[in-house]
Amino acid sequence: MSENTHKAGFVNIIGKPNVGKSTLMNALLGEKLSIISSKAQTTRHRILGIMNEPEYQIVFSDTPGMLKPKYELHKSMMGFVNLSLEDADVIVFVTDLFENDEEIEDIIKKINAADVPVLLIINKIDLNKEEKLAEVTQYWTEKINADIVIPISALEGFNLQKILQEILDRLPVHPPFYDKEELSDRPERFFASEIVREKIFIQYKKEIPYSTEVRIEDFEETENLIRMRAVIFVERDSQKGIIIGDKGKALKRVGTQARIEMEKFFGKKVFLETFVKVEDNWRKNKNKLRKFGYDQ
Ligand code: GDP
Ligand code: K
Ligand code: MG
Repeated sequence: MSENTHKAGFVNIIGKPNVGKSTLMNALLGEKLSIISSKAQTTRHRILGIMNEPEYQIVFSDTPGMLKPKYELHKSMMGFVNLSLEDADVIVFVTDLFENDEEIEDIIKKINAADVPVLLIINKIDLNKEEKLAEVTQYWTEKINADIVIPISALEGFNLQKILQEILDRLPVHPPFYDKEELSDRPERFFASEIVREKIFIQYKKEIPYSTEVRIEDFEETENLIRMRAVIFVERDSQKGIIIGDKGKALKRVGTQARIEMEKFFGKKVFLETFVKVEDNWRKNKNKLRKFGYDQ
């Protein structure tokens, strides 16, 4: 590697909820950093995923879906999205065959006003053959000033190399921003809490996932084992009962599935204890949100 040809920069992945932003970032990195579920608003934070090669360093950030804020937590989530428009070298705007621009007209204006190249990604083309793609492409190219449109399937890995190449073509020559060993800027316990949250998003219905926050306590790592305690916060007593379930079965299943996934992620044995606590209306309270790390 030569000092004066190394490329590095920030690539921010944005778009509406559920279009596949997190799936795309994980697929590009070949590493599951961002949690995924079929429910909107699974991703609440901005999550960095760093791709390191001798010739370049791409710092991806996955963001919460763009939406109209309905409560304080949403405001914080949209803060992450707005921030990600300001510091990008390349914007990867993701949509799919089914979305439209409803509710995000303002953000689209900001994207078009930002002096940053935009790759317009149309995801989930595995779900439909050709017909719809032309129509969807025309719809979005009228809305967004994009450099290029790339149809992909994040799930099947189709056209991901194309995205990578288009990013590299637009990345500035710059020394690395992060240590070239780093995969993310988040500590291990953050990923542990996200894995627990993913299992909750997958397992429970209606308001339960949205009312839940997870904190990892007493994270202790030795050569062969990681021990930790996951505290699951809900907003009301009735939700606590639902999380725990009949004879504790529901909570036990969350614990088991989270443990299995953590063992894959960390590459060692994990000993995980789970607890449930009530934190009244945490989603609407600024101080409580700050305590949970939503301080944008
Ligand atoms: P995000 O909210 O934009 O981060 O979306 P996720 O990555 O969490 O994905 C939302 C849902 O779409 C999940 O059920 C994914 O499995 C699914 N999904 C993501 N990419 C694709 C794709 O290329 N094809 C299909 N069929 N489903 C996808
Ligand atoms: K999702
Ligand atoms: Mg996501």
